[in-house]
Amino acid sequence: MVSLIFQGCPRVPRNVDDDIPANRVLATKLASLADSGKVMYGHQDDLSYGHSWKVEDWENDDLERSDIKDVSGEYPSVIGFDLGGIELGNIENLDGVPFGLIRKATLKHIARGGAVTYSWHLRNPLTGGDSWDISSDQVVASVLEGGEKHEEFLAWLDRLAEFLNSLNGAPVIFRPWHENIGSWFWWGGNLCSADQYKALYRLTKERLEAKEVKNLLWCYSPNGPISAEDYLSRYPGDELVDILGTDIYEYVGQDGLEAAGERYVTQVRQMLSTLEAISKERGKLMCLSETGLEGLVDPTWWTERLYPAIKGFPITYVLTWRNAHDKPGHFYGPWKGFENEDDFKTFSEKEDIVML
Ligand code: BMA
Repeated sequence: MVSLIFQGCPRVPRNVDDDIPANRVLATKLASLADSGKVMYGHQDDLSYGHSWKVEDWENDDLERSDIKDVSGEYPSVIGFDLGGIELGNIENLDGVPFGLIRKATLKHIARGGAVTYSWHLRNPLTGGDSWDISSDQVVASVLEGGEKHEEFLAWLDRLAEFLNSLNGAPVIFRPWHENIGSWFWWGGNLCSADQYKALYRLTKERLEAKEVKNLLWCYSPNGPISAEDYLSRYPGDELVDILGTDIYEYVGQDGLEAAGERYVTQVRQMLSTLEAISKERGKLMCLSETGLEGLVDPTWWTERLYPAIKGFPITYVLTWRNAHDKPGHFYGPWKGFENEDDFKTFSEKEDIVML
C-alpha cells in the first residue's frame, strides 16, 4: 500500500513489495521521504491519552482522538509508544497504557499510512527497580551470557518478542537502549563498558530474530549533543542498526528562556550535522528520535526553535515526547486550549513537515 505520508515518493513496485520484508519496504519509503526533503512529525503516546484525557475502554474505543489532531486537524505521521513492562508480562506499560491499546493503535496508525516507533523503559533485572535505578553497575554484565540474570533476561526478551510478533509483520522502528551516553539508565555510560553495551544490543537483536521477529527497523539513539567520537564509541555496528537517532531536549536554566532556545537550536543543528556525516558514510537513515521543551513555556517554540533546529537536515522524523494526562506540567505537544496552538498549526502546515 502506498500510504498518504509516502505520496509523492517513488513507489516501490508491487511485485518487489510482495517479495521484500515489510521492514525493508518501510526503510525504502523512509529513505525516499528523507531524500525529498520532508520530515514526519511524531508524538509519543498520541491516541492513548492527551493533556487532560485518556482512553478508558480501549477495546470499545476507535482511538480517533489525538491532542495533535484536536489542534491541527491532522494526526502526527509518527506515533511513539513505550514497551516498559512487557518484559514482566504486565497488562499495562509503566505509564498505565495497556499493551492491547498499543497494539491496536499501532496497527490502526500504520493502516492509516503512518509510522510507529517503540522505546523500552524496562525494569532493572538485577535490583528489581526501574530503568532509572543506577544503584549497581553490574546490571548489564548480569544479563549477558554467563551472568546471573542471563536466563531471566532471555525470558524478558521472549515476552517482548511475543508482543512484537502479535503485530503480524506490521513494521515498526524499535529504539532500545536509548540515551546510553548519559548515566541515568542502568545501561548508561558509567554503568557498563562499551563492549558490554554493544553485546547487550546484539543479544537483544539476535534473540528477537531467533524468535522470528522480522518486522523491526533498529534505531540507535544516544542522548545529544555529543561528539561523533562519543556517538560512535558505543555504536553497536552497521549490521545491527538501520536508523541513527539522537534525543535532545531544551532545558531552561539560570540564563533564561531566550538563551535556552538559542542553545537548543545550536545544539540540535550541531548534532544533526554530526549525524548527517555519519549516516552518509554508513548509508543509514537518521532522525531526531526524542525532543521537546517541557510545558512548552515558549509560545513560539515550534516555529522559532524546533523548525529552525531541524530545517534542511535529511531526518526521516522528529518526535516530541508525551502529553501526560496525570501530570499537568509534563507535556511536549500542543493541546486544545493551550496558548501555542496557532504556532504549532503554522509549523504543521510548513511544506516540508509531514502530518497525516
Ligand atoms: C519519561 C517521563 C516519564 C515516563 C517515561 C516513559 O521521560 O515521561 O514520566 O514514565 O518517560 O514513558
